[in-house]
Amino acid sequence: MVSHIFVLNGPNLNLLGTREPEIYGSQKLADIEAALRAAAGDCTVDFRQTNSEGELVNWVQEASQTAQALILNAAAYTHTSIALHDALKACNIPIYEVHLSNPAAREPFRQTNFVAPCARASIAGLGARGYLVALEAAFETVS
Ligand code: CA2
Repeated sequence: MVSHIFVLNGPNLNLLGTREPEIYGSQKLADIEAALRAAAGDCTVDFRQTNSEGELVNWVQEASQTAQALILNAAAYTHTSIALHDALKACNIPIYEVHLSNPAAREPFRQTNFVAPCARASIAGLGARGYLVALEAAFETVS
């Protein structure tokens, strides 16, 4: 049973809702957090954002020790971070990768993905709803 979940957000996602709404939507990260908490019911949600690669790696390791599922929008580190890939490989809980936009339909530099090979599922292009879809999937998972 999933009773504690980590939701980790990577660099620049603290700026959500301030620029590029045509790509990322108009909701702020705090709005996404509130919607997730409302949908999570009795499941506790540890929701965090960082601009630091090392901090994200540390949090993945922490999630693996303390949570039953990880929802991760690694933002640009998705496309660059072997350190994050290695941390996710060592992570013992199911990982649900989320992107607001659909990187597969964007620039060539977004076509490299170091997260997807470690994820149980990847949800992209659904905007903020992607986080809720990931939560629903985490709840349905018998792991
Ligand atoms: O679509 C996503 O969720 C991304 O993870 C967002 C990242 C991008 O690098 C990935 O390729 C796809 C960018 C997050 C930055 O978000 C901003 C939002 C508003 C203003 C500035 C940045």
